[in-house]
Amino acid sequence: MVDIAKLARTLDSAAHKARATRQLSENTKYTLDDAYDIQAASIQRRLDRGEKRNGMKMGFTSRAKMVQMGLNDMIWGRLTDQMMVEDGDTISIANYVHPRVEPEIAFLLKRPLGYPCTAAEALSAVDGVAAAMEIIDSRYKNFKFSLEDVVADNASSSSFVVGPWCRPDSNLDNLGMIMEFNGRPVQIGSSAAILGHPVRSLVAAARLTSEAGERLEAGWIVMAGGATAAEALRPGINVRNTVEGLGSVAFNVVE
Ligand code: OOG
Ligand code: MG
Repeated sequence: MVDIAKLARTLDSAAHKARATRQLSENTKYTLDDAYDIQAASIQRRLDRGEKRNGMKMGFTSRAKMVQMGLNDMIWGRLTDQMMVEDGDTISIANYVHPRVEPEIAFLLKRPLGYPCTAAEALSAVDGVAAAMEIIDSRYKNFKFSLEDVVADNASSSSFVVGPWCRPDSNLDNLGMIMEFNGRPVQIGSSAAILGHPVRSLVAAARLTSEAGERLEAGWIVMAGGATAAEALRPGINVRNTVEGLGSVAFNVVE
């Protein structure tokens, strides 16, 4: 029997203390279903401390991300209000283990979105779309993990930052995306890298939450997944993601 609660405690505490831990799979044999149970239990510990669930993140929705991490299956994780960084704010690297950033697109839902749904139905539940970035921070040493490990670790999610919301009917097709460190481009990509079109990631999010017995709720944010490989953060940088037609989003990193 896999001790879900104990493994959830290990990962929650590693995240809370920003201290790396060994991959769970080194000592425990567990399934992908177990991994999602561990994730749910570890996020429940955050909710028990007063955090509020406010969305969901998709992972490995682009080739670039799958290639970088050597995994080929789409994954998802849970977002809370505590993970949200305001556009333009400053984060301290001391609160993370070994953070990386990736350029994304975010959706804001105005009503619940169940599954099955078509792309058009999914878009009709959207209140706004925005340029966004995710700060991922694997709780595992050396940012190394199996599929089960990363799922249990809430898909490496740590923080996310969303730019100004744009109209829900904004074009999302093949938009150029540029992520810059101190004004210097470090990753360049396209919204088409996200499953061909980011709305496919929203539909997948609806499907995966529904398979987990949950539902995407009104007011939630859905992060569509990194369009490019992630870049390691370091103190002293201003990080900006600009998405063609959607504007930009930024944050600063200090010691
Ligand atoms: C897993 C999280 C993947 C994305 O956008 O593809 C992810 C990782 O790379 O550590 O967030
Ligand atoms: Mg991501």
